[in-house]
Amino acid sequence: MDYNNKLEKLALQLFSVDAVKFGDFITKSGINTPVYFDLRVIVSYPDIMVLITTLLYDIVVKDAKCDHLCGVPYTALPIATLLSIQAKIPMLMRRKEAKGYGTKKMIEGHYKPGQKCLIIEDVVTSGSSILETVKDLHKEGLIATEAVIILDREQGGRQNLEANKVHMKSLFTMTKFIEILLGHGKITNDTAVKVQDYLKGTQAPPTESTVNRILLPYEKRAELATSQIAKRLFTIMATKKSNLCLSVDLTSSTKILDLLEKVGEHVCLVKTHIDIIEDFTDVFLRQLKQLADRFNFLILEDRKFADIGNTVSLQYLKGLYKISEWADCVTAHSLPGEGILKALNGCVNGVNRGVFLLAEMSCEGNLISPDYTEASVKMAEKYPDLITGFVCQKKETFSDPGLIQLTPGVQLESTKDDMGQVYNTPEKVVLDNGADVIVVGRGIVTAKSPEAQVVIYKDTLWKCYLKRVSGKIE
Ligand code: 5BU
Repeated sequence: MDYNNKLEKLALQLFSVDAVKFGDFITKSGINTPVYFDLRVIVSYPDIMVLITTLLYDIVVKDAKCDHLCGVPYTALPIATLLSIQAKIPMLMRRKEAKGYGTKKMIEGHYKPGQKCLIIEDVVTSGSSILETVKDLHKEGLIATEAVIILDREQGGRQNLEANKVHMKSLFTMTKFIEILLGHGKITNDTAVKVQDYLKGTQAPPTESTVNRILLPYEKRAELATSQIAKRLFTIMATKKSNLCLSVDLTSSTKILDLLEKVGEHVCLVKTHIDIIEDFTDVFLRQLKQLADRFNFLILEDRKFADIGNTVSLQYLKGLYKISEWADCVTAHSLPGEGILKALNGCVNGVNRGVFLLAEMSCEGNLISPDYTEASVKMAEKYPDLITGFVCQKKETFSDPGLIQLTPGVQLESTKDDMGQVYNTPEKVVLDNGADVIVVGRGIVTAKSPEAQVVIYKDTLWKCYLKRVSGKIE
């Protein structure tokens, strides 16, 4: 029997055992509905269980690249069990409520942080049940980006899941299900129209994002990144075991190159202010690029663009510095609005480029308000290929795990300079404030031995990151 025949057979069987009913019903949330699914009854029908398992196995599970399966409690639990046995993929079990004694664990089974888990569910309306399971898996450091379900009611669940980076595959959409029943004369045309009208008029509201970027390891976040520069940077961080960005705020090109010779192997990103260099030449840029290739770091020009799109485009592509030709990414203010993001194209001459958008600043008395920060994050949403992350100070600023929090204003002790810069410690910025890439300038550059100091910063920051992803701080 081919796939479509099996699907038809399943739809008809579900109808015959009253797993789907048509009439006037009231849902859990008190809304009237002309169609009602109750797949809990299928445990009484082994043939239906086998058919569902076969179909889910064929369309997703057999090719799934995952370490575990996890059913959303309760209806999907027996289905997940059967799939786990058929596919020989270990299962995890999510509790609905935490135990009242012993460990407060919500996920039962053996697993390691960073492993991938495929979610199994019966029916999706808003997607919130899957997202609750995803949230508990994330708390344990597990990755859950794929779900396979029996029926999509087409009421906004798919969109809610996508917004939370969960991709869903279903055996049936409600449309397809109705089509099959109608085709076999099980329901009337009137009923089919009623159901379609109801679906159109009753869409679930969008749900909050549940992915906890703070607990995910960098290599997993590389997989979730849309911006190619963010992907590369996360990968470099994981490979070099460094989340340190060195801000080379020196005015002599030879001093910058000498410094990078000594410290390049320890950093993931080098941040420049190209316009402070007094002996700037094109040769310097070539040498800088060679060092970036040799030591595997990216270059961020901290230009903080802030003009109208047309001017920014000229400042980016032209002039003495031709920033777009050598900087993998740049910083930009959101103040002028979207025009600035249109000017900073994510691909210049076939090469990927990125932008860190300023959502907050480290200096005291800056005029950025919470509303401005929120609007900056919102503005970035429309430019997923371009936006590498945000320059910001707080973990609540954004939630997308594919984006990078770049945090400046860091030294080993919390102090201030005499022009308003405020320094926080590595522990504070990584563990409390959610920094992913940490910018250190004078803390290293003006040290007696930058080559010794860079190692201290790198090791301290990396230890904080490891502690953070171990989940022991929340
Ligand atoms: P410092 O020497 O670690 O204070 O250097 C910090 C660098 O980060 C410096 O180049 C600043 O221009 C940059 N910076 C910052 O300090 N604070 C901010 O909010 C932003 C950038 Br945005």
